[in-house]
Amino acid sequence: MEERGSHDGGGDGGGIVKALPPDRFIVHGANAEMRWDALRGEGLMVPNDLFFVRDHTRTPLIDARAWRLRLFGDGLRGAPPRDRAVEFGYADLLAMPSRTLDAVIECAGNGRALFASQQDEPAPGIPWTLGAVGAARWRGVPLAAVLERAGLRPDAVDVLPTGLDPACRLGGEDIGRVRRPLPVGKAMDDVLVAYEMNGVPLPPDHGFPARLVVPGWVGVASIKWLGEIEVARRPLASPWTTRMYRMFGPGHPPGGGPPLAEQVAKSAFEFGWDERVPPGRPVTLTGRSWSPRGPVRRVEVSTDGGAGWRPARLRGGDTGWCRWSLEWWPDRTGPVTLVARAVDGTGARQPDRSDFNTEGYLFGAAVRHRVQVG
Ligand SMILES: Nc1nc2c(c(=O)[nH]1)N[C@H]1C(S)=C(S)[C@@H](COP(=O)(O)O)O[C@H]1N2
Ligand SMILES: [Mo]
Repeated sequence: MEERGSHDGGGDGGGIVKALPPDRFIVHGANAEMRWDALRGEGLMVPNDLFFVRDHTRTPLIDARAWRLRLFGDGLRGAPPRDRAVEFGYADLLAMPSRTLDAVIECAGNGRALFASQQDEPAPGIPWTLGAVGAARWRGVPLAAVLERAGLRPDAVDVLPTGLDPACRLGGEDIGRVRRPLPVGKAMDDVLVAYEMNGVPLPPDHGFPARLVVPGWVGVASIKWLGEIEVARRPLASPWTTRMYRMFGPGHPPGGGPPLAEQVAKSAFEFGWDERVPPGRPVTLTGRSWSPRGPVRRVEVSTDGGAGWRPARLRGGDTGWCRWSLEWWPDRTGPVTLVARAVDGTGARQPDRSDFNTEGYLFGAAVRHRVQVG
Protein backbone atom coordinates (compact mmCIF):
# COMPACT_ATOMS: atom_id res chain seq x y z
CA MET A 1 0.00 0.00 0.00
CA GLU A 2 1.43 3.32 -0.97
CA GLU A 3 -1.06 5.63 0.63
CA ARG A 4 0.39 7.31 3.66
CA GLY A 5 -1.80 10.30 4.37
CA SER A 6 -1.82 11.25 7.99
CA HIS A 7 0.70 8.55 8.84
CA ASP A 8 3.40 10.97 7.77
CA GLY A 9 5.43 12.71 10.42
CA GLY A 10 6.65 16.27 10.10
CA GLY A 11 5.81 18.77 12.84
CA ASP A 12 6.43 19.14 16.52
CA GLY A 13 3.46 17.59 18.28
CA GLY A 14 1.70 20.88 17.44
CA GLY A 15 -1.78 19.37 17.55
CA ILE A 16 -1.24 18.04 21.06
CA VAL A 17 -2.34 20.13 24.05
CA LYS A 18 -0.29 18.69 26.91
CA ALA A 19 3.39 19.36 27.54
CA LEU A 20 5.80 16.96 25.79
CA PRO A 21 9.08 17.34 27.69
CA PRO A 22 11.93 15.61 25.82
CA ASP A 23 12.89 13.53 28.85
CA ARG A 24 9.41 11.97 28.85
CA PHE A 25 8.36 11.78 25.20
CA ILE A 26 9.72 11.05 21.74
CA VAL A 27 7.71 13.25 19.37
CA HIS A 28 6.80 12.05 15.87
CA GLY A 29 4.98 14.79 13.99
CA ALA A 30 1.57 15.23 15.61
CA ASN A 31 2.14 12.16 17.78
CA ALA A 32 4.21 11.43 20.87
CA GLU A 33 5.39 8.17 22.39
CA MET A 34 6.24 7.64 26.03
CA ARG A 35 9.92 7.17 26.87
CA TRP A 36 10.16 3.88 28.71
CA ASP A 37 12.91 5.13 31.03
CA ALA A 38 10.43 7.77 32.23
CA LEU A 39 8.09 5.02 33.50
CA ARG A 40 10.77 3.62 35.85
CA GLY A 41 9.56 3.93 39.45
CA GLU A 42 5.96 4.75 38.49
CA GLY A 43 3.00 2.66 39.63
CA LEU A 44 1.20 0.01 37.65
CA MET A 45 -0.77 2.51 35.56
CA VAL A 46 0.83 5.02 33.22
CA PRO A 47 0.28 8.59 34.53
CA ASN A 48 -1.88 10.77 32.27
CA ASP A 49 0.93 13.24 31.64
CA LEU A 50 3.16 10.40 30.39
CA PHE A 51 0.57 8.58 28.26
CA PHE A 52 1.34 8.45 24.51
CA VAL A 53 -0.77 10.51 22.10
CA ARG A 54 -1.80 9.46 18.62
CA ASP A 55 -3.81 12.11 16.77
CA HIS A 56 -4.74 11.66 13.13
CA THR A 57 -5.06 15.45 12.88
CA ARG A 58 -5.12 17.43 16.13
CA THR A 59 -6.65 17.47 19.59
CA PRO A 60 -9.97 19.35 19.53
CA LEU A 61 -11.13 21.36 22.57
CA ILE A 62 -14.71 20.36 23.29
CA ASP A 63 -17.21 22.09 25.59
CA ALA A 64 -18.79 19.32 27.67
CA ARG A 65 -21.99 21.35 28.23
CA ALA A 66 -22.69 21.58 24.51
CA TRP A 67 -21.42 18.07 23.72
CA ARG A 68 -23.84 15.33 22.68
CA LEU A 69 -23.34 11.67 21.86
CA ARG A 70 -25.79 10.80 19.07
CA LEU A 71 -26.91 7.27 18.20
CA PHE A 72 -28.84 6.49 15.05
CA GLY A 73 -29.34 3.85 12.38
CA ASP A 74 -31.51 0.89 11.44
CA GLY A 75 -29.97 -1.25 14.19
CA LEU A 76 -31.97 0.77 16.74
CA ARG A 77 -35.71 0.42 17.37
CA GLY A 78 -37.58 2.90 15.18
CA ALA A 79 -34.50 3.22 12.94
CA PRO A 80 -33.85 6.88 13.85
CA PRO A 81 -32.00 8.74 11.08
CA ARG A 82 -28.98 10.90 11.95
CA ASP A 83 -31.08 14.08 12.29
CA ARG A 84 -33.39 12.39 14.80
CA ALA A 85 -30.68 10.59 16.74
CA VAL A 86 -31.02 9.39 20.33
CA GLU A 87 -28.91 11.84 22.35
CA PHE A 88 -26.86 11.60 25.53
CA GLY A 89 -25.33 14.67 27.18
CA TYR A 90 -22.29 14.64 29.47
CA ALA A 91 -24.51 14.82 32.57
CA ASP A 92 -26.62 11.91 31.23
CA LEU A 93 -23.52 9.72 31.02
CA LEU A 94 -22.32 10.74 34.47
CA ALA A 95 -25.74 9.85 35.90
CA MET A 96 -25.71 6.29 34.52
CA PRO A 97 -24.23 3.39 36.55
CA SER A 98 -20.47 3.52 36.03
CA ARG A 99 -17.83 0.87 35.67
CA THR A 100 -14.09 1.04 36.30
CA LEU A 101 -11.76 -0.90 34.05
CA ASP A 102 -7.96 -1.22 33.92
CA ALA A 103 -7.11 -1.48 30.26
CA VAL A 104 -4.23 -1.04 27.85
CA ILE A 105 -4.46 1.17 24.78
CA GLU A 106 -1.77 0.44 22.21
CA CYS A 107 -1.32 1.68 18.66
CA ALA A 108 -1.39 -1.02 15.96
CA GLY A 109 1.95 0.38 14.77
CA ASN A 110 3.69 0.28 18.17
CA GLY A 111 7.15 -1.22 17.58
CA ARG A 112 7.08 -0.36 13.87
CA ALA A 113 10.67 1.00 13.94
CA LEU A 114 11.86 -2.43 15.08
CA PHE A 115 10.94 -3.93 11.71
CA ALA A 116 13.82 -1.84 10.31
CA SER A 117 16.29 -1.93 13.21
CA GLN A 118 15.86 -5.59 14.14
CA GLN A 119 14.67 -7.38 10.99
CA ASP A 120 16.07 -5.13 8.26
CA GLU A 121 12.55 -4.80 6.86
CA PRO A 122 11.71 -1.09 7.07
CA ALA A 123 8.04 -0.17 7.16
CA PRO A 124 7.00 3.43 6.48
CA GLY A 125 4.72 5.27 8.87
CA ILE A 126 5.18 6.76 12.34
CA PRO A 127 8.48 5.22 13.51
CA TRP A 128 7.23 4.29 16.97
CA THR A 129 9.74 2.36 19.05
CA LEU A 130 7.86 0.74 21.96
CA GLY A 131 6.20 3.70 23.66
CA ALA A 132 2.89 3.89 21.78
CA VAL A 133 1.22 2.00 24.61
CA GLY A 134 -0.18 2.75 28.03
CA ALA A 135 -2.38 1.24 30.71
CA ALA A 136 -4.85 3.35 32.64
CA ARG A 137 -7.77 3.00 35.03
CA TRP A 138 -10.75 4.10 32.99
CA ARG A 139 -14.17 4.94 34.36
CA GLY A 140 -17.32 5.37 32.33
CA VAL A 141 -20.47 3.65 31.16
CA PRO A 142 -20.43 0.27 29.41
CA LEU A 143 -21.15 0.78 25.72
CA ALA A 144 -23.68 -2.05 26.13
CA ALA A 145 -25.74 0.11 28.52
CA VAL A 146 -25.67 3.08 26.11
CA LEU A 147 -26.71 0.88 23.19
CA GLU A 148 -29.48 -0.75 25.20
CA ARG A 149 -30.82 2.58 26.39
CA ALA A 150 -30.77 3.81 22.77
CA GLY A 151 -32.91 0.84 21.73
CA LEU A 152 -30.52 -1.73 20.28
CA ARG A 153 -32.30 -4.31 18.10
CA PRO A 154 -31.28 -7.98 18.49
CA ASP A 155 -30.44 -8.17 14.78
CA ALA A 156 -27.94 -5.26 14.83
CA VAL A 157 -24.51 -6.42 13.61
CA ASP A 158 -22.11 -3.44 13.58
CA VAL A 159 -21.67 -0.10 15.32
CA LEU A 160 -19.66 2.76 13.81
CA PRO A 161 -18.30 5.27 16.34
CA THR A 162 -17.02 8.58 14.93
CA GLY A 163 -14.74 11.17 16.54
CA LEU A 164 -15.27 14.93 16.62
CA ASP A 165 -11.70 15.82 15.61
CA PRO A 166 -11.18 17.35 12.14
CA ALA A 167 -11.54 15.25 8.99
CA CYS A 168 -8.29 13.72 7.81
CA ARG A 169 -6.59 13.05 4.50
CA LEU A 170 -5.21 9.90 2.94
CA GLY A 171 -3.14 10.17 -0.22
CA GLY A 172 -4.48 13.68 -0.84
CA GLU A 173 -8.11 12.61 -0.45
CA ASP A 174 -10.51 13.79 2.27
CA ILE A 175 -11.61 10.60 4.03
CA GLY A 176 -13.71 12.30 6.69
CA ARG A 177 -13.64 11.99 10.44
CA VAL A 178 -11.87 9.19 12.26
CA ARG A 179 -14.34 6.29 12.50
CA ARG A 180 -14.01 2.55 12.61
CA PRO A 181 -16.73 -0.10 12.83
CA LEU A 182 -16.90 -2.59 15.69
CA PRO A 183 -18.93 -5.80 15.65
CA VAL A 184 -21.88 -5.70 18.06
CA GLY A 185 -20.44 -8.76 19.85
CA LYS A 186 -17.36 -6.80 20.97
CA ALA A 187 -19.36 -3.61 21.56
CA MET A 188 -21.67 -5.47 23.98
CA ASP A 189 -18.85 -7.37 25.70
CA ASP A 190 -16.30 -5.16 27.45
CA VAL A 191 -16.17 -1.78 25.66
CA LEU A 192 -16.41 1.32 27.83
CA VAL A 193 -17.61 4.82 26.99
CA ALA A 194 -14.98 6.36 29.25
CA TYR A 195 -15.08 9.84 30.77
CA GLU A 196 -12.36 9.40 33.40
CA MET A 197 -8.72 8.38 33.12
CA ASN A 198 -6.79 7.51 36.29
CA GLY A 199 -9.33 9.27 38.49
CA VAL A 200 -9.69 12.57 36.65
CA PRO A 201 -11.84 13.69 33.69
CA LEU A 202 -10.27 12.63 30.40
CA PRO A 203 -7.52 15.08 29.42
CA PRO A 204 -8.21 16.80 26.05
CA ASP A 205 -5.55 14.75 24.21
CA HIS A 206 -7.09 11.49 25.39
CA GLY A 207 -10.63 12.18 24.25
CA PHE A 208 -12.45 14.67 26.52
CA PRO A 209 -15.35 14.54 27.16
CA ALA A 210 -15.76 10.83 26.24
CA ARG A 211 -13.95 8.12 24.32
CA LEU A 212 -14.28 4.44 23.70
CA VAL A 213 -11.93 2.03 25.44
CA VAL A 214 -11.84 -1.24 23.50
CA PRO A 215 -9.77 -3.63 25.64
CA GLY A 216 -7.21 -5.79 23.85
CA TRP A 217 -7.83 -4.32 20.42
CA VAL A 218 -5.63 -2.09 18.28
CA GLY A 219 -5.72 1.48 19.63
CA VAL A 220 -7.56 2.92 16.64
CA ALA A 221 -10.71 1.10 17.80
CA SER A 222 -10.75 3.29 20.93
CA ILE A 223 -12.29 6.34 19.24
CA LYS A 224 -11.55 9.59 21.09
CA TRP A 225 -13.87 12.65 21.28
CA LEU A 226 -16.78 10.35 20.61
CA GLY A 227 -19.54 12.24 18.78
CA GLU A 228 -21.84 9.73 17.17
CA ILE A 229 -22.45 6.01 16.82
CA GLU A 230 -24.28 4.52 13.88
CA VAL A 231 -25.91 1.17 14.64
CA ALA A 232 -26.63 -1.03 11.64
CA ARG A 233 -28.19 -4.34 10.68
CA ARG A 234 -25.53 -4.81 7.98
CA PRO A 235 -21.73 -4.87 8.18
CA LEU A 236 -20.19 -1.38 8.09
CA ALA A 237 -16.82 -0.26 6.74
CA SER A 238 -14.59 2.81 6.79
CA PRO A 239 -11.12 3.58 5.40
CA TRP A 240 -9.87 2.55 8.88
CA THR A 241 -10.99 -1.02 8.16
CA THR A 242 -10.50 -1.13 4.38
CA ARG A 243 -7.46 0.96 3.41
CA MET A 244 -5.63 1.01 6.72
CA TYR A 245 -5.28 -1.34 9.71
CA ARG A 246 -5.09 -4.62 7.82
CA MET A 247 -2.01 -6.70 7.09
CA PHE A 248 -0.82 -5.74 3.59
CA GLY A 249 2.05 -7.04 1.47
CA PRO A 250 3.75 -10.33 0.59
CA GLY A 251 2.21 -13.29 2.37
CA HIS A 252 -1.06 -11.46 2.97
CA PRO A 253 -4.22 -11.63 0.81
CA PRO A 254 -4.53 -9.10 -2.03
CA GLY A 255 -6.40 -6.12 -0.56
CA GLY A 256 -5.07 -7.08 2.85
CA GLY A 257 -5.99 -9.51 5.60
CA PRO A 258 -9.08 -9.04 7.76
CA PRO A 259 -9.46 -5.74 9.68
CA LEU A 260 -7.04 -5.80 12.61
CA ALA A 261 -8.70 -6.51 15.92
CA GLU A 262 -6.63 -8.02 18.75
CA GLN A 263 -3.19 -6.74 19.67
CA VAL A 264 -0.12 -8.96 20.19
CA ALA A 265 1.90 -9.49 23.38
CA LYS A 266 4.96 -7.30 23.96
CA SER A 267 7.63 -6.59 26.57
CA ALA A 268 9.69 -3.49 27.24
CA PHE A 269 12.57 -2.58 29.53
CA GLU A 270 12.25 0.64 31.52
CA PHE A 271 15.46 1.88 29.95
CA GLY A 272 16.30 4.36 27.25
CA TRP A 273 17.83 3.10 24.01
CA ASP A 274 21.60 2.84 24.59
CA GLU A 275 21.20 4.06 28.16
CA ARG A 276 24.38 3.94 30.22
CA VAL A 277 24.47 1.43 33.09
CA PRO A 278 27.13 1.74 35.80
CA PRO A 279 29.51 -1.25 35.88
CA GLY A 280 30.68 -3.35 38.82
CA ARG A 281 27.51 -3.38 40.89
CA PRO A 282 24.11 -5.07 40.83
CA VAL A 283 21.41 -3.44 38.75
CA THR A 284 17.70 -4.11 39.06
CA LEU A 285 16.33 -4.49 35.55
CA THR A 286 12.70 -3.49 35.43
CA GLY A 287 10.16 -3.62 32.67
CA ARG A 288 6.62 -4.45 31.74
CA SER A 289 4.86 -6.99 29.58
CA TRP A 290 1.32 -6.93 28.26
CA SER A 291 -0.99 -9.13 26.30
CA PRO A 292 -4.67 -9.13 25.42
CA ARG A 293 -4.79 -12.87 26.10
CA GLY A 294 -5.21 -13.08 29.85
CA PRO A 295 -2.64 -12.34 32.55
CA VAL A 296 0.99 -12.71 31.48
CA ARG A 297 2.16 -16.07 32.88
CA ARG A 298 5.89 -15.67 32.75
CA VAL A 299 8.57 -13.26 31.52
CA GLU A 300 12.00 -14.51 30.49
CA VAL A 301 14.94 -12.11 30.38
CA SER A 302 18.28 -12.46 28.66
CA THR A 303 21.27 -10.25 29.49
CA ASP A 304 23.45 -11.75 26.77
CA GLY A 305 21.57 -11.13 23.55
CA GLY A 306 19.34 -14.19 23.81
CA ALA A 307 21.89 -16.94 24.64
CA GLY A 308 20.69 -17.57 28.20
CA TRP A 309 17.35 -16.80 29.83
CA ARG A 310 16.21 -16.28 33.41
CA PRO A 311 12.67 -15.85 34.76
CA ALA A 312 11.80 -12.34 35.93
CA ARG A 313 9.81 -11.66 39.11
CA LEU A 314 6.29 -10.53 38.19
CA ARG A 315 4.45 -7.84 40.14
CA GLY A 316 0.80 -6.92 39.90
CA GLY A 317 -1.50 -6.82 36.96
CA ASP A 318 -4.14 -9.45 36.43
CA THR A 319 -5.39 -7.49 33.42
CA GLY A 320 -2.65 -8.53 31.02
CA TRP A 321 -0.38 -5.58 31.92
CA CYS A 322 2.29 -6.41 34.49
CA ARG A 323 5.56 -5.14 35.93
CA TRP A 324 8.59 -7.33 36.38
CA SER A 325 12.14 -7.13 37.66
CA LEU A 326 15.36 -9.08 37.64
CA GLU A 327 18.71 -8.59 39.39
CA TRP A 328 21.67 -8.30 37.06
CA TRP A 329 25.35 -7.91 37.83
CA PRO A 330 27.03 -6.67 34.65
CA ASP A 331 30.43 -8.39 34.58
CA ARG A 332 32.04 -6.46 31.73
CA THR A 333 31.88 -3.03 30.15
CA GLY A 334 30.66 -2.23 26.65
CA PRO A 335 27.42 -2.77 24.79
CA VAL A 336 25.03 -5.42 26.12
CA THR A 337 21.84 -6.58 24.43
CA LEU A 338 18.97 -7.19 26.82
CA VAL A 339 15.96 -9.17 25.62
CA ALA A 340 12.66 -9.86 27.37
CA ARG A 341 9.90 -12.14 26.18
CA ALA A 342 6.51 -12.81 27.70
CA VAL A 343 4.51 -16.01 27.84
CA ASP A 344 0.86 -15.02 27.60
CA GLY A 345 -2.25 -16.50 29.21
CA THR A 346 -2.54 -19.09 26.42
CA GLY A 347 1.04 -20.30 26.94
CA ALA A 348 2.30 -18.62 23.75
CA ARG A 349 5.75 -17.04 23.97
CA GLN A 350 6.79 -13.89 22.08
CA PRO A 351 8.60 -15.02 18.91
CA ASP A 352 12.09 -14.07 17.70
CA ARG A 353 10.69 -12.49 14.50
CA SER A 354 7.53 -10.67 13.55
CA ASP A 355 5.45 -11.31 10.48
CA PHE A 356 6.36 -8.50 8.07
CA ASN A 357 3.60 -6.36 6.60
CA THR A 358 4.12 -3.21 4.57
CA GLU A 359 2.41 -0.92 7.11
CA GLY A 360 4.46 -2.29 9.99
CA TYR A 361 1.55 -3.33 12.20
CA LEU A 362 1.60 -5.74 15.17
CA PHE A 363 5.33 -6.06 15.85
CA GLY A 364 5.30 -8.78 18.51
CA ALA A 365 8.84 -10.20 18.42
CA ALA A 366 11.01 -10.04 21.55
CA VAL A 367 12.83 -6.70 21.34
CA ARG A 368 16.61 -6.55 21.50
CA HIS A 369 17.42 -3.59 23.73
CA ARG A 370 21.02 -2.39 23.76
CA VAL A 371 22.46 -0.66 26.81
CA GLN A 372 26.03 0.52 27.44
CA VAL A 373 27.77 -0.77 30.54
CA GLY A 374 30.49 1.63 31.67
N1 LIG B 1 -11.26 10.50 17.10
C1 LIG B 1 -10.07 9.90 17.10
N2 LIG B 1 -9.91 8.78 17.82
C2 LIG B 1 -8.74 8.15 17.85
C3 LIG B 1 -7.64 8.64 17.10
C4 LIG B 1 -7.81 9.85 16.38
O1 LIG B 1 -6.89 10.37 15.74
N3 LIG B 1 -9.04 10.43 16.40
N4 LIG B 1 -6.46 7.92 17.10
C5 LIG B 1 -6.60 6.49 17.38
C6 LIG B 1 -5.35 5.78 17.50
S1 LIG B 1 -4.61 5.34 16.01
C7 LIG B 1 -4.85 5.39 18.71
S2 LIG B 1 -3.47 4.42 18.79
C8 LIG B 1 -5.48 5.81 19.98
C9 LIG B 1 -4.49 6.59 20.82
O2 LIG B 1 -5.06 7.00 22.03
P1 LIG B 1 -4.31 8.08 22.94
O3 LIG B 1 -3.92 9.24 22.06
O4 LIG B 1 -5.25 8.43 24.02
O5 LIG B 1 -3.08 7.41 23.49
O6 LIG B 1 -6.62 6.63 19.75
C10 LIG B 1 -7.41 6.26 18.65
N5 LIG B 1 -8.61 7.04 18.63
MO1 LIG C 1 -2.95 3.91 16.52
